[in-house]
Amino acid sequence: MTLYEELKWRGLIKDTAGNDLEDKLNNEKLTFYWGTDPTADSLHLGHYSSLVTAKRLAKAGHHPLLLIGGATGLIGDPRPTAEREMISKEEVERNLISIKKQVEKLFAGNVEVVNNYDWMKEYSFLEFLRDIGKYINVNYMLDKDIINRRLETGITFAEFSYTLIQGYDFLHLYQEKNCILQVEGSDQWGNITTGLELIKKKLGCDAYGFTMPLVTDKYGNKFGKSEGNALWLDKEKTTSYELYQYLINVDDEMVIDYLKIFTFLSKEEIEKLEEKNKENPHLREAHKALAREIITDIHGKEALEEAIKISETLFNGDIKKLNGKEIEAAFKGITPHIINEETNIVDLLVEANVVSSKRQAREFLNNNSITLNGEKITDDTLQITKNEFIEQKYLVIRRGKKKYFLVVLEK
Ligand code: 383
Repeated sequence: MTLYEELKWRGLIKDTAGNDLEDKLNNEKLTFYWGTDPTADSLHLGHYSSLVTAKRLAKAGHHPLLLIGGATGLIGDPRPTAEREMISKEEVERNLISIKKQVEKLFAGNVEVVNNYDWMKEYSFLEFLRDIGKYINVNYMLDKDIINRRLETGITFAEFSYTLIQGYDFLHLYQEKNCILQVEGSDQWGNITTGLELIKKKLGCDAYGFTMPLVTDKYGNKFGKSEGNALWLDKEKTTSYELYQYLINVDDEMVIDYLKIFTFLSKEEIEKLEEKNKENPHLREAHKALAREIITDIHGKEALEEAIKISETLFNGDIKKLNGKEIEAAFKGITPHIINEETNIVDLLVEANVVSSKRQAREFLNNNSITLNGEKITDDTLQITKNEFIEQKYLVIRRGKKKYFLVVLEK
């Protein structure tokens, strides 16, 4: 399979520009770029598909440039719905530094990071209008999908001009770094074509671009959001365990598509997993492979092992195997019930909202439905002492098979 055939097979090509793109990708070593604006201090799972594609091209021998938009981040790429909030210069600068670190780590240093602020900061408004503005027709800009969709609700001149900056980036990198290809998600098609137009008009040359389809779940919602929140690549913001839970639970009918998009597993390996997914779906081999590949790539092997350990422990109920840090990771985002002194089991169950009344507490205890740190408790007169707590701090209560609650002892 050629590289291009592989990209097609993985479902990574939506729109393309340049007739002989296929030939170029298969037979030459190209410098290509993709960009991201520093709107937050971490990239998220939505960015990760472009990162993996860039890595894939790099593995095939092409040279990746990653542009972090220190300039474009100050303006904001128009969204189809409404104007963006402007971000302060300090915040853009801060975000840029952490994203740069993150990307360099993900590419193990094999990536060249560039910042468009470096070539935009001294460009005067007059010069920019003469050099760039003069080559792009407003009618052409109004035809661009996203700009067009904003005409009803309104768009400021700043956001309207955004595409000229990204277009100029491509021209600049074409001239300075011999970068002839831009690879982005499909929402960036309009910006890629502005660059191609500038390169054509100013230099009389053809350059290349392709976009990847937006990754969605089976209902067409963006992939990589959990209850509306982004899943971040920074493990301080999204733990490996959270990522693991998300990936292990993706739609059964989508998991093979995701393996193609997000992993470096070969066609043979993925086809084998597809078979297994059909024959023994309950074993969740395909899901496990997806979680394993992504988490190892983003956080490393140890983080994956920790995530698996937490998941299995919560599943088996063998809580004593977890240490404090792992318990915190498992319960991240869930407010623990804080207590300051030793208490009686029935009162604790009520206070921590495990049950709604003392009567119910006794009922659950009599039915063998309550465990404390993995141990079944039936005695409704039990006094909970600090020794009951893991590291004298954490008490995990399980009600029934699946409901978990965390109690934290603060002294
Ligand atoms: C800025 C200047 C350039 C080239 C690109 C840019 C950023 C671009 C953008 N990208 C998105 C972002 O920053 O807004 N205008 O969040 C996302 N990308 C990638 C991919 C994606 C896009 O970073 O489709 C998803 O991740 O292209 O939405 O010269």
